[in-house]
Amino acid sequence: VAASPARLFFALWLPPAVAQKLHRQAGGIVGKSGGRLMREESLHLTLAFLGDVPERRLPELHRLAASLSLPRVPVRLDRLGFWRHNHIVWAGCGEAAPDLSALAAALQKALVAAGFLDGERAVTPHVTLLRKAAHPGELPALPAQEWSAGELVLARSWRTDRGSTYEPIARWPLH
Ligand code: 2AM
Repeated sequence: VAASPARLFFALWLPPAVAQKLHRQAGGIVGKSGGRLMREESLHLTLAFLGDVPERRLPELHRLAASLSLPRVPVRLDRLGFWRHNHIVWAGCGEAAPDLSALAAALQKALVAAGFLDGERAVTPHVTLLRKAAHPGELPALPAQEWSAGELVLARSWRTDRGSTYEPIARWPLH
């Protein structure tokens, strides 16, 4: 429906080889934790969550993203974790990731200035692997996954009977 809002977020998508490794790791955990395994091709790291955006503002959002000149960013995922408050199993960074935080902050600042976000929110960089998981017990070590993220992705979240699915709808290069 043309007038309906879209649930949107900006993220870094995982390179296919990294997504495959993490998806396999998650597959080894789900037997203990239960929960819902995220699809391999949907694995991402969120930088800014917009929530519902009216369709009529999409062209403006695309222009804004295209006008930003944001730097490529090194990403290193080297640990698995579980959060009790939202029942997710995730892959994240053992060390602070200043470049990643700076990228999220720069993006959020521009989104706030344009009225797409109410305020900036600190990002705890992570990739959700399992939702609605129970405590998995001790998690295996994650061999470090490193890459240089070269693309900013705008994605849409669709609610379905089997949870949300995520669809990249636009991409812009990081420089
Ligand atoms: P999560 O994986 O930690 O749940 C699509 O829903 C993406 O946006 C997911 O990566 C999700 O993070 C994130 N997200 C959903 N709601 C959010 C919120 N209120 N604040 C920040 N990120 C959110």
